[in-house]
Amino acid sequence: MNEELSNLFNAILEGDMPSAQSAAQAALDAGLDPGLILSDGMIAAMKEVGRRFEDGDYFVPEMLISARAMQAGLILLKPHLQSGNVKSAGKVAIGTVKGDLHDIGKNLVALMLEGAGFEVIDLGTDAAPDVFVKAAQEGAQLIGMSALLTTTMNSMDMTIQSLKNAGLRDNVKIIVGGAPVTQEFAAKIGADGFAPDASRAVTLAQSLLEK
Ligand code: B1M
Repeated sequence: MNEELSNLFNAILEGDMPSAQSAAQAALDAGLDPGLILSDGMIAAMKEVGRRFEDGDYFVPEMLISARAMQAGLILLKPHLQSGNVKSAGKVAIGTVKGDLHDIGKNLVALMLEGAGFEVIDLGTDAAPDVFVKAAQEGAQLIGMSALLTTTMNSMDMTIQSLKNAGLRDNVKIIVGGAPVTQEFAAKIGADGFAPDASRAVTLAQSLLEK
């Protein structure tokens, strides 16, 4: 890994927000591809944070300060990840499902969708099924749900049931994602698609709304 990326990776791992910002800026100034900065400098660091948490070397406070450092770096990257100058591709409501507070992945998907020209309504974290139902009632064409915990994946199922109960299931396309979510799970709960990362979420949203 080159020096700029390695500095960014370490700053996020240490939860050092100012250093994460300056390292992200240095990586941009060095002309590195923003997608590479994101994947190899930032997402890779968060994976390592997760590994350390699993091993008992990191605890919740460390995860939290690393997440804050990543988000601070991401603000600098944001304009470079969005292409701008694109026509509206559709209205998307995206949230992290009930019981789940992880929002970095969801924010990244939202950011990339915005960059691809979608109008994005951010439903935040811990979003209950009725919050998604309300968004569908208000005209969202695509519902995006994110879950990072195996225990909250079931909230995706509950949300789809709520959309069905409200008679709205056929009005919207539904995509799901997040570390524990799989294509098989998406099919099982009746979602229209699964994406393993933010850029593939954009491609999926585009293909679903084109149909
Ligand atoms: Co939490 N946490 N956490 N955590 N945390 C995980 C998820 C965990 C895997 C860590 C571990 O054990 N290795 C583990 C879950 C285990 C499990 O369920 N099997 C875990 C746990 C246990 C917990 C708590 C229960 C800890 C506790 O309190 N004892 C607790 C739960 C709180 C709650 O939600 N109710 C908790 C809390 C937290 C913090 C608040 C401290 C913090 C979150 C801060 C924040 O988000 N603002 C946190 C963090 C940072 C993590 C890890 C380390 C990093 C997550 C992350 O941001 N990754 C995580 C370990 C890991 O994931 N390896 C972990 C980077 C992000 C870019 O990736 O979110 O996967 P990701 O998003 C990707 C794709 O998944 C995809 O695209 C994104 C970009 O490529 N994607 C979508 C995501 N959503 C999508 C939606 C789509 C499409 C694609 O369509 C709509």
